[in-house]
Amino acid sequence: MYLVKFGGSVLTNKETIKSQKGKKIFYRDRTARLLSELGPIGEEFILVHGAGSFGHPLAKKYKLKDGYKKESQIPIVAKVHEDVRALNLSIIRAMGEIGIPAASLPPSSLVEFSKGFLKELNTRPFRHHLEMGVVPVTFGDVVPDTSRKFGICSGDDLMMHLAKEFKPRIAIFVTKVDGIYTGDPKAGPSEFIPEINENTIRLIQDSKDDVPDVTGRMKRKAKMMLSIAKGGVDCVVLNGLERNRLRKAIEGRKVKLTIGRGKK
Ligand code: IP8
Repeated sequence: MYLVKFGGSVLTNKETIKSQKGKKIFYRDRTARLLSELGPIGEEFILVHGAGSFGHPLAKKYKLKDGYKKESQIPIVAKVHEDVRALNLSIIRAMGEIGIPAASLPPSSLVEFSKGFLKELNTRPFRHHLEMGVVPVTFGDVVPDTSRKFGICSGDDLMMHLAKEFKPRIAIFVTKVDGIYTGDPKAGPSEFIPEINENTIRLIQDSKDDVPDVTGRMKRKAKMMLSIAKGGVDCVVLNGLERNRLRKAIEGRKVKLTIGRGKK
């Protein structure tokens, strides 16, 4: 089996330009094309997706990641939950349209956080659906936190825990860039890192841009890759805007990407 995450910036207008501010746009055609690269391979998989513009701007504005501070956050918790569910439903529908049976597994009812960290993930519904031949689809969400009332569970947190539990042959992060760079390639000179390990991770510098991301950037992603790789699972970051890169990576063909090699 394999595990794949579609980043929110691939699926939505997360990196909002001024004229789109406040709008939540789901890129239907791009998502359908990415889904079609998963479909025909005939191997079990779990799909995770990010929240993009459906989750990050409000979560950031109301500081949901730090947990409960004031009562005015509560309706926002419900609103973010509603919005990420709406995005999830669009993805489930797009899967149905191309003949991939899929079921939504919302973290708000499967995950428990404590002090801002994932403590428990109920994986039984994932196993059940896989056994039935239905693809489990989960996503970045607002979740209960035993000490802070609520917290933000990112798709990356879910990838890490699902990789540990299911030991897929590969974990794939689909993003808008070719892989991990030493810095933001849009902001200045930076180098592509084909393989993440203890040495190359030190070269990464996160840039401060105005993307409303509450769950971290490339350095965090690289740390997660290393942690997944330490658990014995190959882990890659690749560019979902390039047609067929995802399909070829799943098929084990050579494409441009960054890999963290699973420790065997
Ligand atoms: O987009 C974030 O998940 P991510 C979830 O996978 C929310 O980082 C609600 C902002």
